[in-house]
Amino acid sequence: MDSAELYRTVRLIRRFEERAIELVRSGEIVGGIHPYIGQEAIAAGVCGALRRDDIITSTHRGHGHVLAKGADPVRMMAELAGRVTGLNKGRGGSMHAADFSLGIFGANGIVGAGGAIAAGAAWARRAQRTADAETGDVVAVNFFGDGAVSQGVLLEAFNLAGLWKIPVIFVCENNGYATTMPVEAGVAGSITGRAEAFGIPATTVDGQDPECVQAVSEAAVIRARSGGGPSLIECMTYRFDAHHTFEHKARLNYRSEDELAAGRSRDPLDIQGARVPSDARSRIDAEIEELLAEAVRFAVTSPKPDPADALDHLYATGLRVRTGVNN
Ligand SMILES: Cc1ncc(C[n+]2csc(CCOP(=O)(O)OP(=O)(O)O)c2C)c(N)n1
Repeated sequence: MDSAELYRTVRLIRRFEERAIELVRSGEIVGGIHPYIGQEAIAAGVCGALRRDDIITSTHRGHGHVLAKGADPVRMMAELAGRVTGLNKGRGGSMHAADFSLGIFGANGIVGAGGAIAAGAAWARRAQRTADAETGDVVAVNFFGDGAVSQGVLLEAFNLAGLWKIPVIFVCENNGYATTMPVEAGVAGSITGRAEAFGIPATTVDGQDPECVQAVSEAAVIRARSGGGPSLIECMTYRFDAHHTFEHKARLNYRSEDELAAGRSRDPLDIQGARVPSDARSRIDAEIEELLAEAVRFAVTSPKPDPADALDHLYATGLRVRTGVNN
């Protein structure tokens, strides 16, 4: 992606989330969201290095990844609002939005779970190579936070990815906290050291700069596509907003005002914006405002699911529980 496209992605994610927070406050999005504000350079830079058919798995803080991989912001907003017109008919919501047609194998509410899914998906695509040369060099990216790095499932994924040279890229977004727990209090050793223990090369990068993230990601993608195996990228970043919007009401006071100001001083929007001429920037900003106005309008005017359909799409066979059985 060029500088303007990267700026567009960062700006789209930022404004999407600001509009989504408004919908949480007005009650249109029920239950709240985990804002990605401040971390947009990572989704933009990593996805900027990917092809449409490459795969991503995401986290509970997943809007940025899903949008950067190309999901329709209008249907995504409807998904957050739980409407039938949403990406997943309103059944996934903020933490389980997915679009398989774009290789988006889902945001995920289970911390660390995306690693095994990404490794398995990349392994499966490679196994299909003989059958379909077109998709044989697909790579998968797994985004996760510093809170996931001691989850057993992620370490198991590292092991098999290293052993079988699976074309998967592990992207750790180290924003310094797992909810309110500082990384120093929860992580023994280092994050890069975990990958290195499994023979996976690891790099630490400035996660506030979309172009830095994209450059490192491109190298990891080339390596994975050409059979070189997995890599880990640790992106140093800062979450500007709350862990979850509930924190807007319940002030938890785990970060000082000084720390917040220092963290927010390196804003990916400013860093990337400074690389784009101001007239182009204004044009992009205006386009995004228009798109998001449509997204909000579409979300709030779309119908909510009918409770009578609650069991639809649960079983591949279309199996429905019959009235009178097991109740
Ligand atoms: C397996 C599992 N354990 C605990 C939780 C509860 N939980 C939700 S988010 C979170 C913190 C995750 O921190 P991190 O991975 O650093 O991501 P961040 O929230 O900073 O983006 C926890 C513990 C969960 N969702 N899944």
